[in-house]
Amino acid sequence: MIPTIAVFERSPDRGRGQARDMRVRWALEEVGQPYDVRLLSFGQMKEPAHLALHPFGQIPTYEEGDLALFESGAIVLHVAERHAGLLPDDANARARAITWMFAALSTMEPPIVEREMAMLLERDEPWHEQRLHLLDDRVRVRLGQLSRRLGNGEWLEGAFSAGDLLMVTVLRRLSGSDLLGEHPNLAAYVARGEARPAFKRAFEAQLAVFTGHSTGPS
Ligand SMILES: N[C@@H](CCC(=O)N[C@@H](CS)C(=O)NCC(=O)O)C(=O)O
Repeated sequence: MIPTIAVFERSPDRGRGQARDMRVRWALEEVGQPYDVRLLSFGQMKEPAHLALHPFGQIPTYEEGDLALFESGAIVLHVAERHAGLLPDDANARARAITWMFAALSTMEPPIVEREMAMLLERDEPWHEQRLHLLDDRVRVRLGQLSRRLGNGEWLEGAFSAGDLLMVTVLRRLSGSDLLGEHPNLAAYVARGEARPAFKRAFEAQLAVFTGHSTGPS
């Protein structure tokens, strides 16, 4: 059964692959699962039909037969559990990879998104610069810790996993800042993720929606 994911009709990031459908597309590409997309305007995201799928009126959603999911992390986990390639077979290694999925979304992403929101929404406030230093430092703490853990490793726990997939998409949100560059091993880690053929296919597909060169299905 071909799943359908709901994505922005016109992503505010102009196709830079920062919207959270990117991580779902990437996961589906990694496991070789074709998918369809439903394009939504901001208005449609807040209408009852979409709210029935996503209580918060956001993207992405994932529909597969009578299963409807929201939350990009839950969707990636669902894909990873039903297909080979994104989670190790060994039970302990699998649990560690899932731990990294949570770490990406609940430890790394919040300070990064808070900084991003401050850059977007608070630029004109008199206290913006002061607050930005604070937010930068919070992100720096997490990047330093992650960098130390990754060390010279290629991926976070042995082979590439859904944990790396989510972590790379979270770290990519810093691409407009110098913060990632302070840790060459993290910058190289992100570049390794972006070099994966599945990442490239996913990136091109979401970019094509923005540039208008897509008919939808991958
Ligand atoms: N925790 C959610 C966050 C979803 C989210 O913030 N989606 C954004 C796009 S990346 C969105 O739909 N923004 C529009 C809105 O909130 O109205 C997830 O990971 O799926």
